[in-house]
Amino acid sequence: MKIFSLSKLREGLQKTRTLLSNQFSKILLGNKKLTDDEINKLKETLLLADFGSSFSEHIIEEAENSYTKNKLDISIQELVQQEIIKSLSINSELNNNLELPHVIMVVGINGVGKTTTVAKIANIFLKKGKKVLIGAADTFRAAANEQLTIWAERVKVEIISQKPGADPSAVAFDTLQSAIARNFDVVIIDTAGRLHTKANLMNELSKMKRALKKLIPTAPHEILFVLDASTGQNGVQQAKIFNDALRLTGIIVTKLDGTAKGGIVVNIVHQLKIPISYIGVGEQLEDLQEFDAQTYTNELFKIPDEVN
Ligand SMILES: Nc1nc2c(ncn2[C@@H]2O[C@H](COP(=O)(O)OP(=O)(O)O)[C@@H](O)[C@H]2O)c(=O)[nH]1
Ligand SMILES: [Mg+2]
Repeated sequence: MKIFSLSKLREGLQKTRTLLSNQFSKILLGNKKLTDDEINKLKETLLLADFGSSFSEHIIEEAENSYTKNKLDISIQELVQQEIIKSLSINSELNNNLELPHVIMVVGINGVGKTTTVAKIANIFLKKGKKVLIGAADTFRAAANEQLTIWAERVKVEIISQKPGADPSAVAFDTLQSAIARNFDVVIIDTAGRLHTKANLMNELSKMKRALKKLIPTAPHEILFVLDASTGQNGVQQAKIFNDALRLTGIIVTKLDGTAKGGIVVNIVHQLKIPISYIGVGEQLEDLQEFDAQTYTNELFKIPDEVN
């Protein structure tokens, strides 16, 4: 059972949906071969909403194929929806082992929403009745500990932290050790988003991964990359760097509520072939949602009861 609120999702995707429905209503009438004008308009729309050039090219190809083959039974919007679902339907490589605790590392650059997301994921697991421990392994900024501690109190989840400047891998190790000793179900580790250089950050995160493996060889079971929806192609590049260094198992797209570029969700999966685990549609606790491809796709387009 996935945890999400349909109304929050609908609200969060409002800007993207408005963009798409305005654009789609201008073109794409009827099931016929597209004119060059319509193809350009379609491409422009998909790029505006940040679906990315690779997915957009793919759509144009599919559209041309369908219409030259006289498969006139669906509209362009339906075709786009179909292809979005197809693109998003990839399986996570994470081995869903039954080993406990289940260990999750949350990574990404500064300001994307890692720390708040850690608390929100903890909340989702708590709602499912799990015993959750979080680790404050962003030891580079003094404020990071405080911020996570405040969230932990709000969510009512236990937290392991050390002094600012402590070795982040040691914090992660301590958190997992404590979780094992006290039979926790889930461990979620917050990490730093910035060091002196990118290479330093990747080394530090790789070291943390190895530290966790000393206690549980299959850990971390998930490495989730947090992406701010408004960062576009730049964010996709960041994800590639993190993936090369760490092998990401999933992506969390935050701040979808603030942008009309909700297509980034499809863009990143299309390019990286890494599944979306959660999406953020606001700053409240319940605004982090477990990702459901079908529901997301439905909500991207104008829903029938919204028409006039
Ligand atoms: N509007 C909106 N804001 C978000 C979302 N997720 C996180 N934020 C905000 O982004 C800011 C940075 O978050 P933080 O967790 O400190 O980022 P970190 O530097 O990656 O740890 C905070 O003000 C969060 O409330 C979201 O889905 N929507
Ligand atoms: Mg943080």
